[in-house]
Amino acid sequence: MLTNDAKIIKCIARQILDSRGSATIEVEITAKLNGEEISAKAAVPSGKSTGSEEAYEMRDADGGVLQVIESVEKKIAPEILNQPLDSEQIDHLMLTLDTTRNKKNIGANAMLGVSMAVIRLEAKVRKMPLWKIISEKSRFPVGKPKLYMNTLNGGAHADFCLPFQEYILAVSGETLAGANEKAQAVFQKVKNKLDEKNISYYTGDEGGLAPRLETLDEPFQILTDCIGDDPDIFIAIDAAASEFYDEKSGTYEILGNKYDRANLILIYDELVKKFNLRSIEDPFDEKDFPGFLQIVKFLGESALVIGDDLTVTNPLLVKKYGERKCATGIIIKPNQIGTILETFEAIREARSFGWKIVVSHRSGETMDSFIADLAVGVGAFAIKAGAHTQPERKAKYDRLVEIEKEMIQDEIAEKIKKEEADKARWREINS
Ligand code: 2PG
Ligand code: MG
Repeated sequence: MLTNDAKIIKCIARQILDSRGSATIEVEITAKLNGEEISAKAAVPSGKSTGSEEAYEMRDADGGVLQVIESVEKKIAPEILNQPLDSEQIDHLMLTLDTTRNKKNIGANAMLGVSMAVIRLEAKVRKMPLWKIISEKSRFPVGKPKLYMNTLNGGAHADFCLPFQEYILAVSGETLAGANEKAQAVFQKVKNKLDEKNISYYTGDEGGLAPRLETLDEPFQILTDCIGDDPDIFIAIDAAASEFYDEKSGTYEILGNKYDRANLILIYDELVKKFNLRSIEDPFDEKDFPGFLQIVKFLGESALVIGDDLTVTNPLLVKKYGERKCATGIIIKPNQIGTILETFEAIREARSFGWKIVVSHRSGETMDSFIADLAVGVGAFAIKAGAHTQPERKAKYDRLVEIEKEMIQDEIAEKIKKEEADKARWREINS
């Protein structure tokens, strides 16, 4: 069935609340095919520790989303109605509507809601799973990502009870379902450990445990004790260093101590040597690219250096920092750039430098599990989706397990299709 036969007939946006209780939008697109109407929805997440070069998140002065709803319905909808249901074409079209550097006129959140809903609807109309159409459109082979499960929360997501924003269990396994189970089991161990030690905690923005610990090593030690000697788990962090950087003095403040760039590198290096820390996101402020460059050289193969605020899913910035060897991996967040098409471009650019791809949620999330399909569809190295304790994060892990089943079904279906085609060819040859 050709999607080009389907035409977009409706595009609406409405307000929903994200996991922090802040307003965001959900977009619903409807298409008509052979007289039948089919719809799909998508919801847009929102960050808190954002990079300054992220595309513009349109908001009313009071934090509301009336303006962005209007942008979807009055600026985007009239242009895409009656257009063929083709996600690449729609993304290209939206990009011609706003040629500002950061999508100030239309709003990246307005664009992304439409972009996600259109590709999801296209998959639905073509009766294929979302991850599969993502793989087809991006031209990346599918793959099962490692789970980056945020377990201990600090930084801006948890009132700075811990210096770094995220202490993550990076779990792999033969199956996503198995990795998921393992991640949850170790998370539970960490919780029990804090209880045993009588350390109180609350829940951070992304569902992780947020205790107040006094030393830099303690969170790492707790994770290490709970991981044991499991070879399928390592530790990752998102330092989100822009949040503890003092621009005036050019120093980074951790637990009351100030470090310059060189000393901060030594701190990270010590943690890498002491613990099984293998992945460090945003180790320096987003403008401190010499810091990124130096730590990549210093750590070599011993740990990944992942850009997030530095690169903000922007193909141009990826190119700029890729050429300078400022990272070895990248966080991919579609709402940092605004369309799925550009998200693919950022991934392609990052891969040209050999970078690892980590598809990520935002701290303000919705129940939309799009990123699970994105991570599998582009064959990402990992998916960062918070802790399963919160429904909006659990939705991503549950979807991964569902995708795994769909992949098996799909493989069987493809095999049958191939066998039938082979048989038909034989019949033709022998007739
Ligand atoms: C990050 C993200 C997600 P936020 O810094 O990587 O974990 O946080 O969405 O607040 O930018
Ligand atoms: Mg980050």
